[in-house]
Amino acid sequence: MITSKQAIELEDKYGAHNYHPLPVVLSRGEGVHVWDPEGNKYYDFLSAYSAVNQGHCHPKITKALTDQASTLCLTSRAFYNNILGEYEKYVTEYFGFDKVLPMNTGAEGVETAIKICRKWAYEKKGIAEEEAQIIVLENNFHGRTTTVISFSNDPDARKNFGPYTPGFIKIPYNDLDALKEALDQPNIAGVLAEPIQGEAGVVVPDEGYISKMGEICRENNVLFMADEIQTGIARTGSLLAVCGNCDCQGHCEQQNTYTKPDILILGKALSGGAYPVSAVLADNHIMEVIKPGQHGSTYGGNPLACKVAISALEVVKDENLSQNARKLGEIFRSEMQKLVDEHDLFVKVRGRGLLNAVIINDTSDSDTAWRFCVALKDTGLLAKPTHGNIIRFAPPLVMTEEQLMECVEIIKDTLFSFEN
Ligand code: IF1
Repeated sequence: MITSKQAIELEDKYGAHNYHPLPVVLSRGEGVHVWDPEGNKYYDFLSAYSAVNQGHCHPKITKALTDQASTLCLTSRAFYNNILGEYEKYVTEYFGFDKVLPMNTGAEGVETAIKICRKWAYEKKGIAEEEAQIIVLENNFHGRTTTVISFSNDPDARKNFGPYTPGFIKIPYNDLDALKEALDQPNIAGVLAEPIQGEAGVVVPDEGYISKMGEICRENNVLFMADEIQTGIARTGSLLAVCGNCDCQGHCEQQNTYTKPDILILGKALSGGAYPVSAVLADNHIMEVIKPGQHGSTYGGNPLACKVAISALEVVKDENLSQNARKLGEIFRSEMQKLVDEHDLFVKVRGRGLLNAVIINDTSDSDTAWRFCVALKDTGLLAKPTHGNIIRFAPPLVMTEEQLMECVEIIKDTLFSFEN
């Protein structure tokens, strides 16, 4: 096996420099742990941006992948296959929708939702063609395709990738008055929202914001599109952050305010990190606007993806990952709050379930959060700053309370020995 140093040198020489990774090389993963080529062991507190909710190389998911990989991987949709229909039934019943359109990456899922929303607006709502407007939220992150970055306000994601796709109206997040005002404009087709803004720094809106957004959309005959690519699949302590078909047996504080999205977008942990799988779910009166030949993808809904996704979703239920995320999240935030109270480097902790972030006491253009994450790495825990001075902490949802407390100790030790 090549060394960490060799791996980094190869990436630097032969790979596009489109990332600035933390200086660590991973060569093995199992559950909540990852190892580097030199055998150093780490707790993973990023979970590949919440794609590995079920833990690295989950045996059930790996078995589904390997069994299907030696049977039938890809047919394209030019022909039927014996797995897709079984998956479509499973995933639509799992989340409570009539239909699913299977895709591969999250950004493709978002693009698919935008296309369905626009087509619905022209063919069902009667908006004049090419006039549809979709409301998006400031500081959103929905992927990196040209249309999606067209409505980003992150200069790194957007600058010099124009000309940009028109048809989007940006409003402040967590502001229902701004939403109502924007809905007074003509030709509004839909609203696209993250129930919690991940990349913006785990921004949790006021209680009821998302459910009221759904109600207001319904009152105004516009489609409420929930991007649960990062917040979904039990990450925030319920099956969906909009808390649909929550499997937390009613313990969820959101349970009584669930608003079903018109279009639900899933990705990442839909496959448990074993394979790119995304999905767009909607009921018949919306999904029926898509006719044969109007949208698709070579790999979308392939048998391998379907088998992996079924197993990944089974793990979420079998191992009660929503409840575990809820329980451990409450413990994590209360432990981090103690550190906020005891040390001025930690300013605030926020999040829901096991999607949390700590705000570092420095400016967003400082490297303090980065240096703290390097110090965490040296102590055996991997996390990475999101915007500047915010560190996201998102371990796999299979973590035990004992492991979590060990990680709290690592963060505490690193904090009190950190030379700022
Ligand atoms: C990167 C973070 C970024 C997402 C939401 C759609 C997508 C994502 C809510 C697109 C993807 C990933 C992409 C990755 C880093 C990570 C990320 F928020 F998770 F931290 F960038 F903001 N909607 N998020 O979070 O899904 O096409 O990637 O499958 O691009 O750097 P994708």
